[in-house]
Amino acid sequence: MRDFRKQRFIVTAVMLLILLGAGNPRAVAQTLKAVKERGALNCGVSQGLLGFSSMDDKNAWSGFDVDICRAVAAAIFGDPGKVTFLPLDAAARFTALQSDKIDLLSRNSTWTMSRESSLEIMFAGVAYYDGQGFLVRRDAAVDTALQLGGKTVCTQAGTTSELNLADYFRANGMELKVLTLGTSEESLRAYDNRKCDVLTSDVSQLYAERLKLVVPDSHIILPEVISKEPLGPAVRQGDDRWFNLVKWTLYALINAEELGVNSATIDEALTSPNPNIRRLVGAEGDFGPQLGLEKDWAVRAVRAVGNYGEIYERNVGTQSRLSIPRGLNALWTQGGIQYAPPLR
Ligand SMILES: N[C@@H](CCC(=O)N[C@@H](CS)C(=O)NCC(=O)O)C(=O)O
Repeated sequence: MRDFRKQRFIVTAVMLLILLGAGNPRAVAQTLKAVKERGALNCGVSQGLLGFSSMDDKNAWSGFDVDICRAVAAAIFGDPGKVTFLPLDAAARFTALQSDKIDLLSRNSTWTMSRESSLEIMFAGVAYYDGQGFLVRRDAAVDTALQLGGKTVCTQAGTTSELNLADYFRANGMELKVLTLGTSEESLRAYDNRKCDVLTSDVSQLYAERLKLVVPDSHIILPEVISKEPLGPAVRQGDDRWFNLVKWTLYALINAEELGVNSATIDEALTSPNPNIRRLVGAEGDFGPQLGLEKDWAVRAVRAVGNYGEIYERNVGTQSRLSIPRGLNALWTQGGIQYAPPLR
């Protein structure tokens, strides 16, 4: 009898464990396997943000966030073209990740605590250190954000910008009139049509949006940066291997810049005697296979999109129309705070 009860207890416990496992597909999620079987990475990007993710008239995507998707695809497939881009507005981006519509979100999204603690997502690193700012008409004769009391400010729903804006005005005892729009296009149109006096968003986005105005030079970005906006790629919680793959692809790009390895020197790098470069290119160690990839995973990524500095300069830096100074996004060895843990 006692044996029977023991047996029944074990059977019930095993059944419970199976049920719990089945009820929580995240626990057994294997994103890399699904991506490989599909033959392409599903990457969520913004709907049209110059420098970060935008589509040209030949339907080709380009931008900083787009290149992060391509780097991950190249690391997996050896082919940066194996990406399906899904343009998402601010409100839809996290549900797209939660509902498996995308494998990776690379869409000017700020890493915050509440997004990780309540949305079942996690950020794999900081690809771009940003902060929130204000765009105003030059002829408004405003030169500091402290003069914005009583003005109407356009902002976008579902973004960190909304709360930062309210906080800043409250902290400085200024009256705030907000106009909240659904997409960045609507926000810009409202600003352009003078429905609001001010446009607020991450500074990098203000640079991008200003270029879409008829006379960009008639608009200025005020000097105040009112928040921290660490932007980075995000994945679903529950698949640590996939999280690692995305995180280390980003870090490989940053480490490549630090080691002087770029898309032009990548072939030389293959025979470098420098131990750090040898590990990066897969001549030493098993870093790729440990991620479920080939030994030359990082070589594939750098060959496809360049190192972090090349991605930055081409899309948003000196070689782009945006011309945003590297600032905080310079490497830690160059006066910035971009710092990747060692690949070893
Ligand atoms: N980094 C902020 C703001 C992100 C955001 O979506 N900003 C808008 C304001 S311009 C945007 O990029 N929209 C682009 C789009 O809708 O495609 C966040 O994560 O909430």
